[in-house]
Amino acid sequence: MPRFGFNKNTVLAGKIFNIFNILNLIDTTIIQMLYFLSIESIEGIFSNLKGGIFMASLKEKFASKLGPVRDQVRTHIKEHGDVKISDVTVAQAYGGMRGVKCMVTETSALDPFEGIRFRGYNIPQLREKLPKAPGGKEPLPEGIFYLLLTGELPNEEDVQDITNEWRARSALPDYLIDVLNAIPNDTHPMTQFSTGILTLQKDSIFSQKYREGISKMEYWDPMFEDVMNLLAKLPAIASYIYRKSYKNNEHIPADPNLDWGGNFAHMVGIEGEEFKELMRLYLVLHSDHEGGNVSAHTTHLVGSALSDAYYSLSAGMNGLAGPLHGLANQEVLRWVMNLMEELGGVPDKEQLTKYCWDTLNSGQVIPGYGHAVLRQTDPRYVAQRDFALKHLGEDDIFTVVSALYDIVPPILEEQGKAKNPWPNVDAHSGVLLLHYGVTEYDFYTVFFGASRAIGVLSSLIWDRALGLAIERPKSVTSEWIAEQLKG
Ligand code: CMX
Repeated sequence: MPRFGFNKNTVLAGKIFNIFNILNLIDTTIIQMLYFLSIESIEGIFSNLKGGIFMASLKEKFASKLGPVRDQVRTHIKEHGDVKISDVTVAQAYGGMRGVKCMVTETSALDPFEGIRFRGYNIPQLREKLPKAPGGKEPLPEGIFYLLLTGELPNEEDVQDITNEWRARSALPDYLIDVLNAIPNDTHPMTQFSTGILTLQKDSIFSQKYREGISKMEYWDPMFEDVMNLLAKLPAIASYIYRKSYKNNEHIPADPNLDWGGNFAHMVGIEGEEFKELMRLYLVLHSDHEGGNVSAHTTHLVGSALSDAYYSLSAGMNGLAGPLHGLANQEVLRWVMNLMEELGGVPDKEQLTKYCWDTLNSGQVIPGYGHAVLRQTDPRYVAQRDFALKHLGEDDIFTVVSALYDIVPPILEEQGKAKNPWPNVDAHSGVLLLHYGVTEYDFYTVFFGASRAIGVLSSLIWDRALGLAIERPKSVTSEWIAEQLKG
């Protein structure tokens, strides 16, 4: 029996859920059959079926979107496969493939100056248009998942359905708790998080169905089930790690009345509506950043070998744990706290300037500044700053973070190395988490990871739905490049 998560409700909910899953499977198969028979108004026919025993679901919605995109991709490859969309220079081959257009991600797109758009919507639009918790002002993460997966804005009911579904799938099995308990508490939380995700792999439905010989056309279906099961459990895994590592192994049961993000905040142990609102916003903002960043690309790459969602996400989380990527959020706070300790509180402009130069001159980066693609202040930074201005009031660390916003960009410009001197998402998240009492910086990247899972796992479902190939780019040796340069 599971012993953590929504235990009491889970057994009954699980049984009901399994019945609906079977119905959904029948449902989805019908939709696919209709599509392949070229019957146009699938949704219309489907809504008639729904009036009977069938219940509308996210899976059905996704299935109804599949056909046209599959057709488009087929046409792109078959009729325009030779059209060139990118060139690669020697500098790009050595320089982390910056700017090389060589992969497809449907869920979001990043403009260097405007920032991220999720299925065409920018961050202010998402904050306005996605459904909120009762009385809340920030968007619910369930909504961004719906949007990334289907390309459509959800209504309140769509979001509530996802909350309910994730709640029903959220219990952690005993064997996972045993593995987490066996990991030393001083192991970095990201190592624990990645291990927890990987441990669940034994229950992968995709792996099981693959072994049974499922058709390629249906890969997305068990992948969808794995993704839903995994996303449902992430807040409980993360909170378990937090309470085990920092709060004497005293755990907080899930609150069945709360949404995914609100319940995450509750299980971590920070009460109050403001922190729940922060969590919801945070989990939306960090969810997706197109396909080339390390966590997204790693998840996609590993998945391209038909590794299941557990293998793929665990690998993606290992990439997120690097200090140049997601770990930068803990590095920012550590750096800011060190400077405040060294300089005795809130420093003046001159002291801050000197501290920044000292950091650079000692060969380190200024964490939270710069970006591989962005060439402006990250709109995710702006959204978090907006939240801070609304809610934080007098806060010394926020004062320092704000002062750095004025001081760091001209310094990086003067140094002349960084292509983008502006702050990224990680420059602001720590001060917010710390303000509400999450004082353990090492945990910050786990919040990022739970959020990033929403985006990269939505993409993984699309990867399997579109039959994207195993990745195998060509590498060359420096000797080969030297030969080419000889002409
Ligand atoms: N401080 C000091 N130097 C910086 C810098 C910063 N914040 N940002 C970039 N540079 C340096 C690079 O280290 C590089 O130096 P070398 O030529 O000596 O190698 C040079 O400027 C050029 O780098 P770039 O092309 O502008 O940036 P990259 O695409 O190579 O790297 C990033 C992007 C984010 C890794 C880099 O800006 C950085 O290290 N920033 C600090 C760490 C950070 O905040 N990471 C989080 C990014 C967001 C996320 O993924 O979560």
